[in-house]
Amino acid sequence: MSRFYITTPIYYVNDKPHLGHAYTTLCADVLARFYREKYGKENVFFLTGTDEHGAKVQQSAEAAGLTPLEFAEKTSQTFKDAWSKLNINYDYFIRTSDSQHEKVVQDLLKRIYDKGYIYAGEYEGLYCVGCEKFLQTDDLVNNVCPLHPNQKPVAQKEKNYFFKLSAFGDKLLKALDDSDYKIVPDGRYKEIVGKIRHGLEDISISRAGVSWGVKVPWDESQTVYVWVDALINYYSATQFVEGKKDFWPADVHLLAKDILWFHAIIWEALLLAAELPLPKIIATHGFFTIDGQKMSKSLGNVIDPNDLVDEFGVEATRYLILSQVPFESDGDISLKRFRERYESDLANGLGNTFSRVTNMIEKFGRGRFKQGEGGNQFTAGVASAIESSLRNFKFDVVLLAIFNIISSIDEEIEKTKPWQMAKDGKENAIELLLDKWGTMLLDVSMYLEPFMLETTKKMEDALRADKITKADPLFPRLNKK
Ligand code: ME8
Repeated sequence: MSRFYITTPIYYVNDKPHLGHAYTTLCADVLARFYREKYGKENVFFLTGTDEHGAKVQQSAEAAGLTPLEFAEKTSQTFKDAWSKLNINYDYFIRTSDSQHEKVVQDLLKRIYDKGYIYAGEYEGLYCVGCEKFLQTDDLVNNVCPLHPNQKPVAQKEKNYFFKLSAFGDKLLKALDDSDYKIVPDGRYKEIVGKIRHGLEDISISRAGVSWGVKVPWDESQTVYVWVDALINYYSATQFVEGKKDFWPADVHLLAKDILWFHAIIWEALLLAAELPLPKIIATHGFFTIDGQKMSKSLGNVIDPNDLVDEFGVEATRYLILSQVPFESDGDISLKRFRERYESDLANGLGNTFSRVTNMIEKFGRGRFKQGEGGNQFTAGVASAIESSLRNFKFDVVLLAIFNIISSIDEEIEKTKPWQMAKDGKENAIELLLDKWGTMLLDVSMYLEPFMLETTKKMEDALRADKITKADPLFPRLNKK
């Protein structure tokens, strides 16, 4: 039986969601919808959630005058609300403060400890609270973390437990060689292989000075390092969410390149140490940037996805977010560009073409067309390309291929001028064209379904109606909204 288990990172609750988080979660939603259609709803598991422990959340809670749990609950809800507003249909929302998760973290860590891969030591070095990460000297740019240039790294010296990451270099290289797990795109794979070859050092996996987190099971004076706690969510959900035990290992962990190191090296090494199977694909996308700078909570240059939904509606927002930037690259985004793309691709492109075709079917086709006889006979060449691009996380390419179908209809309308043909009495020729365009638009609605659920439903209903009439605009012009 085919199954599909996809995860997003669990997001920090130190602030509300922005477009970067929305992008990863939407990518997962599209894939989950696509695989539900293929494998059946019960065979797909889409997990997202929030990362609630650690120094960063503890500090934000203090600043807000709340307990960490109160604070986490509040912000976690803003993620759930945003995902619901974006019509994102996850199967489970995990929170690391959930006691069921905490228990799995402790069990797994104890297992690794019992196998001799964890030892007590002393850590001395710099820590970036923004990344929740110990920094190596070569991580620093001008003495600060490049991802958090406005936060000074903190000097730390404390007793910690260490994980023998250094013992896993060869095993990780072999696992990659044997395709036990894959890192995509290829550039990221090469980067990780380079890092492993360069040599891995043991890492601290507990903190003495952070109280907000999971206690180390054999030494309650220590708290599990927030990243170890967080990574285990992917496995823990399968252990306590009903009916999901068989879903481990995950098929895809989706994330951006900022946290690839944790997902492609530390997580795999922990799993190898615990003798658990490895996730199959680590799929890494680039950053949304604003004026060339990574969009990030700590830099304060964020776009709130809720604002986009208010301006463009949910369907258009999903399209705009997913079509702007190739998955693997960084991409600068701006509201101005979103507005332009809304007008050109949605109001004019899809919306206008759909109105024109339904209008002509009403006028010249006596309200009917043959309704997709032969299935995707006009778009067959694109169908397999769309599927393969989707499996390879090329969301922008998929959308482009679908929107090319729409432009080709539009071009053909301009070329053939059915209104002129009607005057010339060429009814049969017009009907052939209308059948073709109607069928192509039904295909478009099928291909677009994981991206735009409501629009495609409207398109299907309109095209499958007993008597087709000119459709209302799918995407009203912005100044008329
Ligand atoms: O790192 N462009 O949480 P986080 C694209 N809690 N995607 C972006 C982005 C941007 N500018 N900014 C954020 C954490 N993202 C940890 C994860 S998982 C076990 C623990 C997205 O709130 C992208 O998916 O900082 C990135 O990897 C993630 O949000 C980081 O979210």
